[in-house]
Formats: sequence, structure tokens, C-alpha cells
Amino acid sequence: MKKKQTFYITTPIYYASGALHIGHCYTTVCCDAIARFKRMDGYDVHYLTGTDEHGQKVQQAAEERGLTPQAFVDGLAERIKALWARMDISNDGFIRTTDASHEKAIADIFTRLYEKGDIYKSEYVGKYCKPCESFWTDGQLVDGKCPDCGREVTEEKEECYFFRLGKYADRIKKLLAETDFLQPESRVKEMVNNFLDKGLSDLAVTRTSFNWGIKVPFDDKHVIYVWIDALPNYITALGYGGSDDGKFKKYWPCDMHVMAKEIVRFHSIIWPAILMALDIPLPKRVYGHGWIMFDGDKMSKSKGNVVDPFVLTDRYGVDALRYYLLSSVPFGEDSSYTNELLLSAINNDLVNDLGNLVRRTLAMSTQYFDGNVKKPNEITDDDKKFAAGIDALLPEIRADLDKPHISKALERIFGVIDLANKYIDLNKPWALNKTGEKERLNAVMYNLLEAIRVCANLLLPFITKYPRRIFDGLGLPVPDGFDGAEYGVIAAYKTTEIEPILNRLDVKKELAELDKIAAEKNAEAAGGKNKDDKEKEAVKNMEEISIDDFFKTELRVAKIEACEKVEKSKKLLKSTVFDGERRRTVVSGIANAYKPEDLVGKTVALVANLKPAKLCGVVSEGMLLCSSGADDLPRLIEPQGEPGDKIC
Ligand code: ME8
Repeated sequence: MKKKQTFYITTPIYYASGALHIGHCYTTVCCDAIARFKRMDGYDVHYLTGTDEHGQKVQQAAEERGLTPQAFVDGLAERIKALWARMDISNDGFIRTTDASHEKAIADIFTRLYEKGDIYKSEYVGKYCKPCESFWTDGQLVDGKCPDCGREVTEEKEECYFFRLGKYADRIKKLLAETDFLQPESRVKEMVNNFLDKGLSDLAVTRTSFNWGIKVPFDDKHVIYVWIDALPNYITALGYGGSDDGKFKKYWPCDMHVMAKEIVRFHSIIWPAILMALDIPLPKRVYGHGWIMFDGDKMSKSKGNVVDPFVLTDRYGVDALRYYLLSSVPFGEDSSYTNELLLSAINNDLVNDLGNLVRRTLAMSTQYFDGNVKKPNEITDDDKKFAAGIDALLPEIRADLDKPHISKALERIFGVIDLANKYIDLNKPWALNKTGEKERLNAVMYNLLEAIRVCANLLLPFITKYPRRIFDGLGLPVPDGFDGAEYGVIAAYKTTEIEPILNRLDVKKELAELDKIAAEKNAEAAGGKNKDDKEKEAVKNMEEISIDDFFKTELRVAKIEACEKVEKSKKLLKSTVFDGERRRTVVSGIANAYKPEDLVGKTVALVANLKPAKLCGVVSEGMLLCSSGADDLPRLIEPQGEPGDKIC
């Protein structure tokens, strides 16, 4: 048997710092459509996505919630996997940068680059914000101040390791200017004008100001910083640097790294330089698509202007959101999201054009032939033109997806759907039935069923549910490839009617509903139940528990005997509490609500059997229970009783 050609495609690994939104869905669904298409087209595909879980922001976010970074990212990774399951993402791999195999491979890569002289130790000089413990570049500062908290920054030095990016500048310039490595073309100009022509300085690749990350193996004061940890995920996920690198040998070099434009620089300059330094072949293509904008702004977790894909798919189904994302955003360009656009794509394309074509055709097939339609012996010249349009689809879409012009591919399929609807109006099957022209009526129905079949076949990579139902209606198995994606393949049909894709939506009512949901969310945010809460929800286990599970938690009355601020943290207080038997240290994220001196003497509810965890360098041996209301301020639960009393 001929060996299949491989095709390796990746999304960025998304930060595990909050819930993902339809911007992330966009990249992931685009890659999914390409991966599914290639699989059906005979390729041996590997589709990788995952999560970027290290770094200062994740550490801070976890601490603010009183969680260990690991517990925090574990919860988010599960939530992200649930989103991809919801969106019918067919990824073959899911890498987390906290995977032991990744961490080991990164430590080895770092050592190798150091031994080779491509990483060296020096001093980083930059603008530092003390309260945020962050270095910023001049470009990141806002009015010369810290972009996070708005405070003054000072020039500071920090010992760190550098990657010799400058050494590879010429090779990278050639790569970008002389090959089609980076696409679309407009991104090449951005990279050359904004970065390469200005000269590439060496890149700081370690930090000492936080510790949630992979330690430099030979200098554990240093944590390997962001890009050296994140970018090689594309090879460590294939086993590079591990004991089984079979997948690396099979799938590397990558065929297509896909991402939005803001991280094209890292993928088209830093990533090739790292690979050059490691003597690893370069990926074949880096594709930087545009942004989905919301109210004229890039949709982003931190700006809170996100649209929740769970809400949209709950209301309209996965096909609707996948179709909207794939059809309404020309790949490479920015595009605005509005509820109106989503609803009009659903009503016009899915319900009116596709849904009606299928409903009408299957209903007529039942009515006129009891579902039995045969391949005709003869078709007219106009039918032949119609059939030629169907036959042209597969090669055209294949070419579109290589670019990859996904919305164009869908436009072509919906073009044939439109022609088929017109074909019904032109050939008037009801009139042929009336005049008893059964043979012609059979030919017309067959042509329509063939158009529907080929379109449903070609839609399978893009929308995952309804095309499968169409095959039920056609009385055929769902194809796993495109072998039959041409006119005239089926000798005889036995059709049945199927449930519609969706009922036509009342746009006014839906807009009001979506506005209501948004208003509720905004009200929550204004009342303090903001995105942090959503993230907290994301990491909460929402399953019901049994009474036995509940009793696994040991709750005790305890007394706070001493309390002080945790150095280097704005949110954390460190209390010494007496639990009736012993004194223990408990760290709580309550400094925004209490002064340390106010807490001394308070009787509190203690989770006494919590596994100790290190928060901002302090080992916490329990947790103090709080309630939290609309103002989002924690209020300590103050039970009655004496230290040591059980709470149950
Ligand atoms: O940058 N429109 O992670 P991230 C379109 N961890 N795409 C969007 C989007 C929008 N409004 N918002 C997000 C990181 N995306 C790093 C990547 S890779 C080695 C490390 C998509 O969570 C788009 O693909 O900020 C973008 O590049 C990515 O999410 C950024 O995800």
C-alpha cells in the first residue's frame, strides 16, 4: 500500500490564564477544517493544539485565587479541552507546557543551546515596575508608565540568559524575503520593516523574578521565559528530545503553523532562529491570520469584551458557530463580530439556502417517488452545466485550502447550493409531477440529490453535525473521503426526510436575548463578579458530591493569633492560627478586605486537612473560609465555638 503523505498543522498553545473566547475558537476551528479536509483527502494528518501554562501572570492569577499554579492550570486546561470537545475539534495531540516530557525536553534544549554558545549569561537592563515585579520594554510602556498598574517604572538590571538571535538575522531575512515561508504576503512586509530592518538584538530568555516555570538545569535561580518554553512545544509534542521521537521523525517539518498576527513575530523570527541553532529543519509555512474585532477592538480576555462560545453553541449549535467563523472572516483579514452577522449567517445561509434545499428536495423525493430516485439515462445540456459546477467543487476547494482561503471554499459550496435552489425554481418538479413527466421528474430529483450529496460531502470538514444527518436522509453512509465527490456516482437513492438544521431564528428576539445575557454578565462584572469569577468557576469542579465526599473536608473552628502581609504580594496575608491542637501558618488572598491587625483575635473557619501549598514563597497549611458578595470582597466566616470544634 502506498504510504500516505503526512500533514502536520498546529494552533498556538493558548495561555491558561482565563476562559477562551471566539477569537481562540477561530484559529482552532480553521485548523480543524484544514485538518479534517486533509484527512479526508488522503493525508496522514497530525493536528496539535494545547496550553501555555507557565509564567508570572499565571502564577499571580493562581495566587490571587488562593490556588497553587498547578491546580489553577489543571482546571483551565480541562475547561479548554471541554471547549474543544464542544466545538468538535479533531486534534490528535494536546500539549501542556507543564507536561513532564515537555519540561524535560525544554531543559535539554536550553542546555544544548548554552553548550553550543547560542545562549549566554549577561545582564538585562530595562524598565522595571516594582509592585508588578515586571520588566517592560519602552514600547510596552503606556505614557512612560507600567502598562499593568500605571505606576512609575525605574531602570533596573537583572542577571539573565540571552539567546543569540542577532546571529541568525541574515538567514531569517532571506527566509522571509525570498521564500513563501510566511504568509500572507502583508505579514512579510510587517516583519521586515518593523523588525528585521531595525536589527535584531539578542533575546532575554530567563527571569529570576518568579519561579513558576522550567528552571535552567544548571542555574536554578533562573526560570526559562515564555518563548523558549512555548515555541518548541511544536516539536516536544512529537517526542523530540524524548525516548520515543517516532512522531517527530514522521511529521516534522510542520506543514502549517497557524496563529493571529500579534504573535507572527515570534513564529517567523524567533522560532526559525531557535530551530537553526538546533540544526532542525524549518517548518514549511507560518500563517498569520487577522483578528476578530468586537466593537472596533481586538477581542481579548483582559479587556472583558469577549463573546462566550459556550453561550452561542448552547443557543444555536456547533454547526452555526463553526459556519459563522469559517465563512464570515476572510482568512488573513480582520473582521468584526456582531450578533447580527452571526444570526444573519444562520438564517440566510444555513436555514434558508442549505436547510430549505435539503428539506424541499427530500420532501419532493418522498412525495413523488416514495424516496426511490434512479440515475437517469439522459440529461439535458443545462443539466450537464449544473453537473459540471458540482464536479468543479473538489479541485477548486482543494486549491482554496492550500492557500488557505477557507471562506472562499465555503462560498463555492454555497454557490452550488444557491444554483440548486434556482434549479428547483427553474425546473418546477411540482409541474412535472402534475403533467406526469415522470422520467424528467426523476432526472431533476436525481440532479438535486447529487448536488446535495456532493455539497454535504465537501461540507463535512467545515460543519460537523448537519452534513452527517443529510447522509442519513440520502440513505447513504457518511463518506470518510472525497472519492465520490462528483456528479453521477450513485446508481439509485432511497431517501427519507430529516430534522431541519435549525428553525428560522426570530432575529429581533434573539438579539434581545443575547443583549440580556450580555447585560447580566456586565452587571456581574460591575458588581465585582468579574472575569476572575468566571475563571474561578472554570476551575471549580461543578459535579455534585456525595455526603462522604463532603466529610473528606475537615472544617474546624480556629483563632487567628497573629497576622502580617506577605512580602511581594498585594493580595495575600499570612496568619498564624490556633486550631485547638497546634499553631499553623495559613496564607489567604484577603488583603484587599482586611488589615492584618484587624484579624488578630478573630474566630474563623479553617479547612484543616488541605494539602500544604506554597504561595509567594510561604507554605500555607490550610485555608480560611470566606463568603464573597456582589462587591467581590472576601468576608471571613466567623463561626461560634472554641478552637478545635468541628464544623459540619
Ligand atoms: O499568545 N481574533 O496565547 P493566547 C483572532 N501563549 N484570533 C485570536 C483572537 C482574536 N480576537 N484572540 C486570540 C499566546 N486569538 C501564546 C502563544 S504559541 C507557541 C504561544 C487566537 O492565549 C490567535 O490564534 O494569547 C492568537 O494568536 C492566539 O489566540 C493568542 O492566544
